[in-house]
Amino acid sequence: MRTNTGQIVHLEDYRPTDFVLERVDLTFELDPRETKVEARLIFHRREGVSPSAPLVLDGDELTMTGLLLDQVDIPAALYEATDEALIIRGLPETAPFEITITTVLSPETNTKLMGLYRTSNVYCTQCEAEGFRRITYFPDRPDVLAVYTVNIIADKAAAPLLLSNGNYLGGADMGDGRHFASWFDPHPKPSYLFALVAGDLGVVEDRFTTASGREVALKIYVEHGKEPRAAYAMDALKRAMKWDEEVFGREYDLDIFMIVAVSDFNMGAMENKGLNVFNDKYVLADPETATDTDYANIEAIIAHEYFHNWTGNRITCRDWFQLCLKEGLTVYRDHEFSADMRSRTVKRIAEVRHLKSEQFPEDAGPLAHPVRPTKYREINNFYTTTVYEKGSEVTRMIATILGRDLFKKGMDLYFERHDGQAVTIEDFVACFEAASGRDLAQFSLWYHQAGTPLVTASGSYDAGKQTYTLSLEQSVPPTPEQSAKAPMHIPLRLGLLLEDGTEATPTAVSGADITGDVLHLTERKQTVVFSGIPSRPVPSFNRGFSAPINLHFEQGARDRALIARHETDLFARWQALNTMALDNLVKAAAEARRGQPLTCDDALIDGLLAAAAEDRLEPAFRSQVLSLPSEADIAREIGSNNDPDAIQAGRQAVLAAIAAAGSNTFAQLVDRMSLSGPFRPDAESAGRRALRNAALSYVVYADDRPEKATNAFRAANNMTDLSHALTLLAHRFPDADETVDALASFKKRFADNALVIDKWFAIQATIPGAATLDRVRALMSDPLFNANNPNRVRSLVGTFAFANATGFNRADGEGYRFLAHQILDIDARNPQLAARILTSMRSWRSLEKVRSGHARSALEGIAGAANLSADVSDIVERMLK
Ligand code: 0A1
Ligand code: ZN
Repeated sequence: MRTNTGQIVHLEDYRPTDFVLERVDLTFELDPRETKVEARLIFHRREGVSPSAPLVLDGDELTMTGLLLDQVDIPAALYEATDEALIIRGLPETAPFEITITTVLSPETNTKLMGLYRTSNVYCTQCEAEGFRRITYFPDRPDVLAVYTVNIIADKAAAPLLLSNGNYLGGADMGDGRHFASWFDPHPKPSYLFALVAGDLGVVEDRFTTASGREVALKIYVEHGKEPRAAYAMDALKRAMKWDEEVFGREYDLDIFMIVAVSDFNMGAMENKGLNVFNDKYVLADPETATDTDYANIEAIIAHEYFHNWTGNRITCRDWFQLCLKEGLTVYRDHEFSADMRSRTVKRIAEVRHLKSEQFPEDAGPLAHPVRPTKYREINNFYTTTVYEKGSEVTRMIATILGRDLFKKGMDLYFERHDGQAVTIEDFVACFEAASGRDLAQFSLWYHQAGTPLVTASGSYDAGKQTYTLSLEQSVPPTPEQSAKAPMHIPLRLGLLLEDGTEATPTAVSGADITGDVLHLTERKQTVVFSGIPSRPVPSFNRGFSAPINLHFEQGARDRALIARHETDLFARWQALNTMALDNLVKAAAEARRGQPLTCDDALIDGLLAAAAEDRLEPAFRSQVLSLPSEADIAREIGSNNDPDAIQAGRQAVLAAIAAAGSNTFAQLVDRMSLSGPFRPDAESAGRRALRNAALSYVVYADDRPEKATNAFRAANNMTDLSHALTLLAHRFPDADETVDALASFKKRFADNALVIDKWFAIQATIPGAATLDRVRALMSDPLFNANNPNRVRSLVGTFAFANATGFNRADGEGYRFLAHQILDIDARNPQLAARILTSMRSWRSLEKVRSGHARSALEGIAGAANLSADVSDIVERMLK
């Protein structure tokens, strides 16, 4: 399975390695430009493998300075070292042997941030997916598990701290200004979980006692001076450790658990065994600099990486096609954790919003792929929302189908059966089949068929017979290289509400299996008859978003309002109002496109205002009701021939109608939801801030003058309120003096805080309208812009492309040309970052034809450029196919 050349790798080609790796001994002599790595690898030939088979190791941009077999030089005739592989022949037939490889690396000039690199004078590694091969030649694949000993030697003044996986063995001064430390990780692991960190960092320390009494030292390393900002992360870590014991029965398994926060990182964080490395954005928080969203993200990602210790590390993936085995499951676990820490309903709403705005478009466009793909060209491009979020939804559906107890039994069996192994999705599903006795063969199509299923429903009530008949039809749209799809097993939670708001309890149901409120849709077409229904019911479909599907059902505003008022499932209440809003926004976009007067239904306004003012509902829920579907959501719903300007004009008109009708309600909420006393990041306080800020948005929207937003900006005493007020000012009054002043004072106040300055860039990058492109260009020359820092590039270029529908999709195509230029520039330094930002164009085909023509030219420009990375060329080619 060769992988990094841009050649296609196929699942069906999987076979185990010819040689078994028994042990790994690594010695690093760290230097910014000349780090020496000695890797001693003990192998034996797997039984049955031909005695002439060579050992083939992966490599990437390596300089090798030594190669020994059992401490003796290997003659040149017996090996071949290329850019991507080291092939060694003439190895012992049966006896174990030791290969010693010496390589020389330059961490300082490693701008890809894969392998060993430097960030703010700290040495740091990132090895998932295929970064370890940039450190030494190695069987760099997840099914090769070995025990590692790591020795680190470095200048003591520059790097007083020397960390690696596992438990600390010891260390000493070397008498020449250098020192060393040794680490031993007793748990066999794949190379992608290796980590090394060395430098001068501050630390926050704590302890955790596991259920069985193991004492674990907890350490979070951050830049000196930032220690107080790691307190919340530490608290989240301890809660996550406890929760995993209580809910999944999983205990931690080393004497120490470390987290290191770095400022240059390609992704969110990485679950290296015992030594997680984090983008500092997901560690550092205090009220002055972090928003409530930042706090929630920190809690979720700290938990996610910690949970990987069992789902990912103790049980890992056989090959990278199985990525969802660890990611889908671990996202599901972190979702459940956050739901238990916060409001379950509000958490579910946020998850579904994210799924629909990110994963649904991916699944409907040229980058669609199954949760468990069968081929890839560049594995880095498969850390997608489909693998993560849809993968989590698939796990959630298993839990829904089996019920809590059988799901738990299946998870326990998985841990028991596969601890210490590298396994597949089939192994995972087999545990739930064994635990429940259910056949999950049809269900498994969720792993294999790409595309969001569409369920079309219609209902009819027979008053004479007191029956309600539901006709359901499912289809899965064609996706790249999958034109024909088989029907899926869709667990659809459903309620039938009666006129008075109570729920009907049918005396009999025919045409589908139903357990509790879960209707099992398994055929292409199914007719389900509910008997004993006393009056015409209002169906409430997909409670809790039990299946990640699109649902079409003609439902009038009155029926939706009934659901919004009476559903016992609160998620379904939100869903009813959100669907009503989306219908209105689609209609308004069409009116704007046709130049007609823009309208907004009273039923929507009444529904939103009633929910907003309903004090029995928690504030966070009400804020979610008030937050309308985004422009991207509306575009997705329309599906094709999109005009972002019309979508925006329609949305503004709906906002204005709600703002005008609800001015009293909103003004009151702004007052009543204000908080006194010290800032607290808990869910309830965050919910009040969210509702207050949602109301404030409407208040500002209804007013032509910037005073109210300016006052909010001046009065804010935490980052949630401050950044919200700045966003209102900048988006509503981009050129007002008040906005110019506020942007300047914000920048000055936070100039030395990179994470806050990222917000400053992002707020400006999302100002609606064509003029923002020039602003973005100007911001790229701001002294605070830094093209080498992924967070900064994402905050300006990424945010503009992903989150500014009217600015990026300018009718003249300048936005796309700008992005194409940026992608080529970024690609030369950091292909992974470039490829990811380029996916912002994944829905280009659904634009109207002038824009899609410009988008195509820009993409073709990228595709035709010289020296493209495998990462970018993989994405651009799939997008153009
Ligand atoms: N396994 C990590 C995600 C991750 C993947 C690749 C990386 O390379 C730059 C980094 C992190 C997670 O799920 O959190
Ligand atoms: Zn993960």
